[in-house]
Amino acid sequence: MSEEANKKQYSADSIQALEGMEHVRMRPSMYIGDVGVRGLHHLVYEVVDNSIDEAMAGHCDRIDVIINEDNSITTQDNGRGIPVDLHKKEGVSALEVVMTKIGAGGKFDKDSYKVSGGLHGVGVSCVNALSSHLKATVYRDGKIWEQEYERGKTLYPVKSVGESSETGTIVTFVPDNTIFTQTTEYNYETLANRMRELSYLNKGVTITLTDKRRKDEKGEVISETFHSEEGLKEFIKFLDGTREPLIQSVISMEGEKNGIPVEVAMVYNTGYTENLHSYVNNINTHEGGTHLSGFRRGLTTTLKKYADNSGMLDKLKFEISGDDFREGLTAIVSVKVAEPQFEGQTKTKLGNREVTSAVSQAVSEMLTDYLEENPDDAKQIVEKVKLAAQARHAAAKAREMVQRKNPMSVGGLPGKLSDCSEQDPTKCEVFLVEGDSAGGTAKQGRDRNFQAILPLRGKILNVEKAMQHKVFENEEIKNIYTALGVTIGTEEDSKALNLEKLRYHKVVIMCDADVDGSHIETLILTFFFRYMRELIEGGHVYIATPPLYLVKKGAKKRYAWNDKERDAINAEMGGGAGIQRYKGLGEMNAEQLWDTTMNPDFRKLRQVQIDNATESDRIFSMLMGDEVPPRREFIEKNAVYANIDV
Ligand code: 0RA
Repeated sequence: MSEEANKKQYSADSIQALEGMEHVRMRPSMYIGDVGVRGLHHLVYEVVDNSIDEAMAGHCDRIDVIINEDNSITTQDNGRGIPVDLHKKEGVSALEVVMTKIGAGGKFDKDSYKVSGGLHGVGVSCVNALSSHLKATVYRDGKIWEQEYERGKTLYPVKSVGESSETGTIVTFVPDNTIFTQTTEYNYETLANRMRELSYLNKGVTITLTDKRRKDEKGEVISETFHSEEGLKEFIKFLDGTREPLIQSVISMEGEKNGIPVEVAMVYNTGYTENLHSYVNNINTHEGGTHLSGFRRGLTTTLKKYADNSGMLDKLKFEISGDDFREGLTAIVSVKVAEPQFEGQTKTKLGNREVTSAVSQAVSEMLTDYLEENPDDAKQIVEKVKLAAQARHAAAKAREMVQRKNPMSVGGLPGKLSDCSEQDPTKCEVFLVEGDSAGGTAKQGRDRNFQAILPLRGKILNVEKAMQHKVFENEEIKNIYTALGVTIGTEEDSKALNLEKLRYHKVVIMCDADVDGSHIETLILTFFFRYMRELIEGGHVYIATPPLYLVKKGAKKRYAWNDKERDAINAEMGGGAGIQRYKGLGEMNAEQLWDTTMNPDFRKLRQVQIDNATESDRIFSMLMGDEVPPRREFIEKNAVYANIDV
């Protein structure tokens, strides 16, 4: 290239770089998913992921995350520090390139397992682009270096501000409130859940989280330290802690297969649900993929072989299916893949073919050894599988009933459903209402054009404690399936949901605003979480929020959703207003229910989101499982939906 051409190329590149940062600001959702609560937290994960990369490469064992008083975030690590030397092509410090060029982060270090898809891995430059202010401080080469930015634009060239023999990186950023218009307030629990998860997935690394906005009773800032020596083995104990173990030990392995680092840990409990959690490069792969298929295959073949050889299944009249080996199983699979391909609706499904056999082999070896060395446990597991197979046989019939009841066929819809007239599912809503009487009010109050009502009788089944066939035999649950028009069951996964014929794109849970109501709400959510997860993930599940108070003075009438609002309205009315506390939906008439809770122009619907699937699983098993003490403690802490971000 001539010098002229070279120059041209250089300026073209830098224009592109600028455009890259501008593009992030113009289309932030393309990079961080959304600009709501999730995206806001994503910024932190992005920076921390870089520190974790340093840890995985063996250069970092400490990461500190601080939520500052003003909701800015500071992260600090003791890694190598972002390089500061001249970047030849760009003609500026490498730090500036990393911070201002989209996609520059991974180019330095091809050997580490950088995430190049899925949810994270967009680079610190994205965080920079979406921050009104960011300051990077780097300890490297005996010096302390600094550079600051505003909305991704460099304020001054990288400068040395002191000397130090330490190495590491400190980043402080203020999320841009013109981008994150919904909120810029960080949720401590959300960050804590992710830091805890990261510490289990990367054993040996110490991660602290400090919240400078709040103080505890002793007047000290809130801070937690996450550190795991045993990794997944400890993670499994944490996850399954509220379930009753079938065998005492955790079966686990860690190693490399075909050049792919694989970690697996599993336990069996006496329950009936299957809880598989999978990660690729520390990212939770909700939709599973080749690593999970590998796990299933390894588990099924190894256990089947053992069971066949043991003769324990000789009297069984029917084939054992893959599902039967996974009843009461909680497992975590974590792999590191150099160039992961993510597929699926939410880009959380691993596609790399080579991973299946790596995980399958790893699991086979681990289990074969374990079963041979622990014959008593092996016997317990095979017994459990046998029971599961028998129960499944019974469940198959019940499930067929759910499947066959096609809502489109004559008489298919449940009698209790008051359907709407609109045919386009994207415009339709269905309200699941607690009790027949509130159901009646809702039926009168609704807009029958697009709102359907399905009253549910009292407390619905606690699916957390029920065997699968009991769930599919339950009247209320059958009604929910047929009313929604969803069907279940594929070869690979008996619970996989088919949403193609979903009849309503908004499914609204409407319960009383009291303890009973919130219990019923939790029961319904548990059912959705365990049996219709795709419905939640598709953003179809909502919770209605009826008001708590009616504030009345003369002809003036207003509603309040909390005590603060009630007092403010009373004050606005000049004080002395009459206050009625609604104890349940039943106390409202049809018009009031429409005005406050059902009318799309005024109601406040909360969308149910799963922001950390692994933690949600733990919470549901704790809330709805057998062991009462942790549940009580949890409810007393009054944080029922700590991680179900609604
Ligand atoms: C580019 C290259 C290298 C490390 C980093 C970036 C890096 C980024 C962040 C963000 C937060 N903490 C970080 N630590 C490191 C490789 C460094 C080398 O080769 O020496």
